[in-house]
Amino acid sequence: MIIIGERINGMFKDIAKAIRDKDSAVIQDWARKQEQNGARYLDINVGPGAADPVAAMKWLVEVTQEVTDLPLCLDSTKYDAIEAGLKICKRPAMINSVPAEAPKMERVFSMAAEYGAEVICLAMNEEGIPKDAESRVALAMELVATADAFGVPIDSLYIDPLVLPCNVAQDHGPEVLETLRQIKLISDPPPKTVVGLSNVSQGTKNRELINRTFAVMAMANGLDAAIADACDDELMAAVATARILLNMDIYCDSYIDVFKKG
Ligand code: THG
Repeated sequence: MIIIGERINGMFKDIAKAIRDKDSAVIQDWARKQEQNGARYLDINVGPGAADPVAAMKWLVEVTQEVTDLPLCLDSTKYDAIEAGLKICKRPAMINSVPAEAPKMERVFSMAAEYGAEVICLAMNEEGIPKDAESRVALAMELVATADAFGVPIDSLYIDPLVLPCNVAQDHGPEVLETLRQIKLISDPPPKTVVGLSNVSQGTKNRELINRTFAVMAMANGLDAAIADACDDELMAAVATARILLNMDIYCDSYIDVFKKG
């Protein structure tokens, strides 16, 4: 499974402060740490409180690229901020994200075609996030068909069924897992899948245990990628172990070390 490091996000107080103070060392430390621990992309999100989201996104992309060659996952609902980031990304980036809403799909899929970017597609629309798997899959199909119409190849798409906190939306858990399974049946080749893993434990106790349990359950249902805490060693070990048990990697006694070295 591809880990997209979640930590460069203005939702975290240290990142919000670093953006305000233009303190690049804080951002660059997290970029290096996440890469060293096995992240394959880095999520970049200016957070809800950024005064100038376009300027903040540009600055985060610049300082991150000074210390890592990992591709970036530009995470914003403000498409001007995403486009400003795409313009300066040295490697093809991932756009995070677009819901199944016509004007937003037009804007995002046009940008994706122009910049050769991958796209995270959210199983939601103007009416919100549906509960049942069938409705989530129907939205995924709408996103896949629209991406195709804009010339975005299906292997550039990651469908996100949208994970909600288990303490407020416990009944969504099995629906998310069923959605992951059914996404693999909607086309050949199918789109990839991604989740925001830490959402599942927001506001709960034992967050790490809940995150890593859900991670292996989702992997068993075909999950390809997760925006997650790459610095949680137990999570990374559980992911490496699940890859062995799902026959995605060849077993060796040192498989966890091998996983970390990429
Ligand atoms: N799907 C997609 N993108 C996403 C999400 C998703 N991007 C954002 C988010 N969800 C994934 N990233 C995070 C990052 C942090 C947390 C959860 C998800 C988190 N933060 C602490 C909290 O809210 O309790 C912050 C606390 C602190 O300041 O330390 O849990 O689903 N496509």
